Amino acid sequence: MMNNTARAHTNIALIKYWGKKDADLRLPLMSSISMTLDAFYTDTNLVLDTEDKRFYLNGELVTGKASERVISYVERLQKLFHVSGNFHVISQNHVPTSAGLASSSSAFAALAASFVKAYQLDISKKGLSILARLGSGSATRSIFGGFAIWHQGQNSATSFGEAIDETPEMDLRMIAVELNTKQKKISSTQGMEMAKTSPFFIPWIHENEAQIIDMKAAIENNDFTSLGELAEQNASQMHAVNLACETPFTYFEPETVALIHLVQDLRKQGLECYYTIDAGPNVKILTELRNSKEIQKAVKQLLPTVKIVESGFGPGIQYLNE
Ligand code: 2P0
Repeated sequence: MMNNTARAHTNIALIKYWGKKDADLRLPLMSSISMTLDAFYTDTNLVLDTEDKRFYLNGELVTGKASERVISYVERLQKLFHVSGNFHVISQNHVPTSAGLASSSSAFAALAASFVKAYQLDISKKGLSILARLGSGSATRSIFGGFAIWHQGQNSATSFGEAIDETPEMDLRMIAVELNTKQKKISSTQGMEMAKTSPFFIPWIHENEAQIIDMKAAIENNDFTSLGELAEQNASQMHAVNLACETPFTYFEPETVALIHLVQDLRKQGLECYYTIDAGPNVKILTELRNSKEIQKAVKQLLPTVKIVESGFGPGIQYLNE
C-alpha cells in the first residue's frame, strides 16, 4: 500500500471567517488570521486503485453525510486534475470531532496534501491552500505553521493562505476548554448562511479590513495585549451577529458564559488572558506561557469536569515517512 500520509495541524482563527460570497468555491467575504496549533492534528493517507470508494476515520468505516463530503471532495479534485479511479481515504484524527475546534481545518488540509502526493502533482503551498479551501474554508490556513492569513480574494485563484510568521517569537499559548464533545447543532456552513440575515452582518464585514491590519501589526510587533484584545473583540462580534439573526441562535452554553466571566475576572486580577470562541460552546483562552498553569487551575476550580488542552504553535503541512 502506498504511503501518501500527510499531517496537518488545526488552527484557531484570531480574526474569523464567518460568511461566504461563493458557497461552492468557499470564497469568504472577509480575510482571516489564525494560529496553527501543535496539540491537534490529522494524518491522512489517500490510497489509490482500490476496489471501491471509502472513508475510514480512526480505524472505522464512515458512512452517511460525513463520508459523502470527503468522497465528493476527492472526486472534485480528480476532475480538476483530469484523473479518475477508486480510492480509500484513511484518516487518524487527533482532534475532538465537532466540538468547536475546527477539525475540518486539519482534515481537508491533510487530505488535499495527500491527494497531491498520491498523484505526484507539482503544486506550490499556495496552490495547496486553494485546494484545501475547496474542502473547508479554515483548511486554507492549516497549510502553514505559526501565524497564517487567508486572503479573501475575488475568485478561486486569488483566495489563498499565506504564512505571516511560521516561527513566531511570541510565547502565545492557547488553552482549549472542552465543555462537551456532543455534535454541534448548527454547522459552520449553516451558521454562516443564517448570519447573513443579521442587521449586524454588513457592519461585521466592514470591520474586517481594519481588524486584519491591526492583527498583522500586533503579530509583527510581538504585542500580545493587542493580539488578545483584538481576538476577543472579533470573536464577540461574530457571536453577536448570530444572536441578532432573523432566527436568532447562539453556540454558547451556560459554561461558555461562565468562562467569559472568568477570563474577565482573571484579567482584573492581573493574569492577562483573552477568550475566543468558534462555532461551538468551547472556550479557547489566549495567554502567555508564564500565566498558563495558573489560568488552567482557575478553570478547573470553576468547572472541575472539563477537559483542558494547552497548545503552542504548530507547524505547516508535513509528509510522514519522508
Ligand atoms: C474560522 N470557523 O475562521 C471560523 C470561525 C468557525 C468560526 O472556519 O463552511 O469548517 O466548511 O468553509 O471552515 C469553521 O468553518 O467552514 C470556521 P466551511 P469551516 O475558523
